[in-house]
Amino acid sequence: MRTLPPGIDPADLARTALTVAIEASELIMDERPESLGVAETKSSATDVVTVMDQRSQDHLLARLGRLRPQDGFAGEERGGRTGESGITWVVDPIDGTVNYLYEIPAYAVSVAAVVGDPTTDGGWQPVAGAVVNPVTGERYTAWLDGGSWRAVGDEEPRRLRVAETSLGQALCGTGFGYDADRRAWQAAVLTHVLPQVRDIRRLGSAALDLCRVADGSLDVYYERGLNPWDMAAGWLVATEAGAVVSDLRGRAPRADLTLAGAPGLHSRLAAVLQVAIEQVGDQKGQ
Ligand code: LIP
Repeated sequence: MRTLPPGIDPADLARTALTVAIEASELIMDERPESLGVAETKSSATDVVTVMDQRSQDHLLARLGRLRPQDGFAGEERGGRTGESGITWVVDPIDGTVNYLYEIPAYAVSVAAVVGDPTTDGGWQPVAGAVVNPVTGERYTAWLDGGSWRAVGDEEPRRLRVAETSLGQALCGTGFGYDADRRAWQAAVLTHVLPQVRDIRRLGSAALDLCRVADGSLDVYYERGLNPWDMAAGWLVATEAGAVVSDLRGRAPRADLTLAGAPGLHSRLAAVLQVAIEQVGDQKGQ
């Protein structure tokens, strides 16, 4: 556990995260152009960015720059800033961009305040965060030792707590990368997992997958290939709801693997993934 910089109240950071995440989520809904297209592609032809991804991040960068001028900022799209407060905002301006492009109601703005260096595996951790789905009105917030909360529309926030179940009864979330070789590897691993769980859901947003583990609409989730911005806020929403969120060796989650679930379920799925990756081999999945 990294220490919070002196004078920092994670509850205040969570309020700030929620405020700006709501603003950005309203922006991507209200100002979505009629003819939204792909502005550019990144790691592959299917790894798309829309003009609204960048506009959402520009808004978050500007607003957090005014609200918390001493903090750092790192996002999925262009633009960032180094800080000197010990807090860095790690944001995904639209997590689930393909869903946003296709108007599938499973995308979110994810905003997290982290300590440490988010560019180093195991070198950082979230201390406050918010994930907002503008289509469903779901707002998830969490802060260090302050619990994990979900509100929809005008309702009061409800505290979240994960529950154990058997692996065979577990609804398991996962996701697939943008690289064809990585996807082939993920499919091969999935053939080992699918027969051992209740069913699989591929929602298309890691931030929402992690929040769904916290609220119980998923029992467990794993994915290889996540970036810090995909997982930063959802990681804390899940852990503050009592989930374990780690890589396959019990360390902080990272691109190699993010695995989230109630403690017993987390360890049971970790064992299944360990065998699957040994049998499938690990090279292609990198
Ligand atoms: C998405 C992740 C999701 C993954 C998708 C994509 P993006 O992030 O949240 O879990 O399976 O392939 O990477 O690109 O929409 O911000």
